[in-house]
Amino acid sequence: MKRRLLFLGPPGAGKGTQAQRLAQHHELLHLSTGDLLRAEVSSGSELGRRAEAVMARGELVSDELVLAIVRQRLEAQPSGWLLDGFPRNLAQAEALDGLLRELGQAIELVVLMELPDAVLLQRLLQRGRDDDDELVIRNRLEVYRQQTAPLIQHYRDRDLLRPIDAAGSMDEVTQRIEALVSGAV
Ligand code: B4P
Repeated sequence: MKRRLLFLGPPGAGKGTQAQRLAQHHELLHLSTGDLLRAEVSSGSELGRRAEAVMARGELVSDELVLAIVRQRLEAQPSGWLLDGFPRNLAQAEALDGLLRELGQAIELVVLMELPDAVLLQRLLQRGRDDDDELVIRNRLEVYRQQTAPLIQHYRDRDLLRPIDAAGSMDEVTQRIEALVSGAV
């Protein structure tokens, strides 16, 4: 069973949904940079105030800020972890590689969740979070294509990438991921 995992995929692919299930089932630390940033925004902290406007536009929050959040949690040396929504660009991926080297840890598997844009848009519009407005979603998809999608090659080169079809029911997607993580496929 792989215990150091990363979930990659466009907004609305279900990274958060599946990460929560898997982390609970296997007692992994679920590290969602989106959730952590939203918690900062709700708390009204200085960090949250800086992140709020950026998130409302669907842009990426600064690497420095996101890295500080991740470093703090990984330094606590959890026995297993699942990174959800981080890294989101090459600079973050390289910073993560450096941080993990420093901590003597390594990513064991990168799950790439694939889904067509039309389905992503439909799922997010249905959810209706503050940043799930159609124009903002289209911008988030563009940001994904330009800044996050290059990570696919980064992890393919390291032979860590495993794509899955993120369409179907939540249970079907969970089964596909469980099979990968347990090494059954
Ligand atoms: P995130 O919180 O990461 O959100 P997301 O990518 O939009 O959604 P996710 O893929 O997790 O989808 P979910 O499971 O919720 O990012 C939000 C913002 O935070 C970013 O735009 C950015 O500004 C900022 N941010 C976060 N990380 C950052 C970083 N590292 N650097 C800089 N900025 C960062 O699923 C979506 C919906 O689909 C849900 O309603 C769910 O119920 C539904 N769904 C899931 N699976 C389904 C299924 N199988 N069938 C039907 N519906 C399903």
